[in-house]
Amino acid sequence: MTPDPDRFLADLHALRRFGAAGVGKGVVRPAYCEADVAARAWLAERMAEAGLAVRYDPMGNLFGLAEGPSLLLGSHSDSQPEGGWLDGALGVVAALEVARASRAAGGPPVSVVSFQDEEGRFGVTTGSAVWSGQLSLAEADRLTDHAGVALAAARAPMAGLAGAFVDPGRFTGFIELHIEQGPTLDSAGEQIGVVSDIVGIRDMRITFDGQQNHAGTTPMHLRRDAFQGLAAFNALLEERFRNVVTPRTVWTIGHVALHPNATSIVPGRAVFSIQWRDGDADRLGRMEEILRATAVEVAKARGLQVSFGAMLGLEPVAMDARLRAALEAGAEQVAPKRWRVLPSGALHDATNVARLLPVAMLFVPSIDGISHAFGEDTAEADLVAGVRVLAAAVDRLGRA
Ligand code: HGY
Ligand code: MN
Ligand code: MN
Ligand code: MN
Repeated sequence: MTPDPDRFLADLHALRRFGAAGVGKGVVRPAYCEADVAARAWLAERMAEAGLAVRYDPMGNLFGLAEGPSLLLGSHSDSQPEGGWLDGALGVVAALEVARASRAAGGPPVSVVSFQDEEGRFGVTTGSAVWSGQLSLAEADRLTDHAGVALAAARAPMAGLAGAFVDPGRFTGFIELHIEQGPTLDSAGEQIGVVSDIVGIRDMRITFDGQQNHAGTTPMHLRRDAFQGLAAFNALLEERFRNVVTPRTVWTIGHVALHPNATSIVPGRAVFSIQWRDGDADRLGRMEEILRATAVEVAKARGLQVSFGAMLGLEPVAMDARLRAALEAGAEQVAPKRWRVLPSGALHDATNVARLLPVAMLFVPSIDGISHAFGEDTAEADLVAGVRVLAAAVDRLGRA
């Protein structure tokens, strides 16, 4: 089967129009926003044109279903609040192209998916978490975004489109093409990464409550400043994590809300996200113990109250050997000696789908390793190499 590079690239650019923003090829298309819903409608039309049966489930996951048992290919079409044009979109459009190419060549049946809220407006890979049964729809509905909007309210405008959840039993496996979102392939001048495993993640919100007060009259030693609590917590944590982490371990305080966030007011409240990732579940657990104890200790020393939100998490997962071997063979065919096996530090829907089906993933390089930023990009030749490897693997699996 032969994917059409021009049609594939044209579709990728067409999808970027929904939520196009910022400099370069930036995209703002968080789950359930107007641009996300419009992008899904556009994808649904392309799926129908490709002879696939279109189905939205109650979460807003969008499937293009081939008849009978099939491989499932895809990724997500929602974006970060400031994202690039390829994170997720590449895997969905490549899936569509391979489905079309396979059908034209009489190859194996291919279904396509765009999962909803992979980027975690409401949680962590929420759409595929619900589809794979990690999270019930009722639990998901109660999740809120940073603005306090509940998922139930956000998905309501899509309710009219929703059919039943798709039975995973109709799929024989799942393959996701994605950008690497890191520097490894780009700096080595390689074209393809075949993923060995995906890290695990823990993610929670922590709140420090102190005393809101006048910034001019409150002596320093009498303050119960929630921001200073957060700052002290961060510094201590950096020190304590040093004994536990490996070069692959990462942790991030990425969202902070101070109340009332005003120049002349001692902050009375700090609410912040903390997220940590590693390939080893035990290490994730040790880090949790350390950060909880550190937050309690800092709060006590500074007269603050600390509270911990619900912890969201995904376990580390290894890729399926048979699917991975098909990708490795495809990589050697399309990009001889210009590929490698590597782990994924980014999360993907594949982690959730692995609960149900054999899964595998492949990466193409991210220029300068930039992603989750408007500047995210990949050379056209590498995008095309990615779709070719995906097609070659599907071909091989169809013959096996
Ligand atoms: O945050 C992540 O790893 C992903 O891009 N959702
Ligand atoms: Mn992604
Ligand atoms: Mn992402
Ligand atoms: Mn005053």
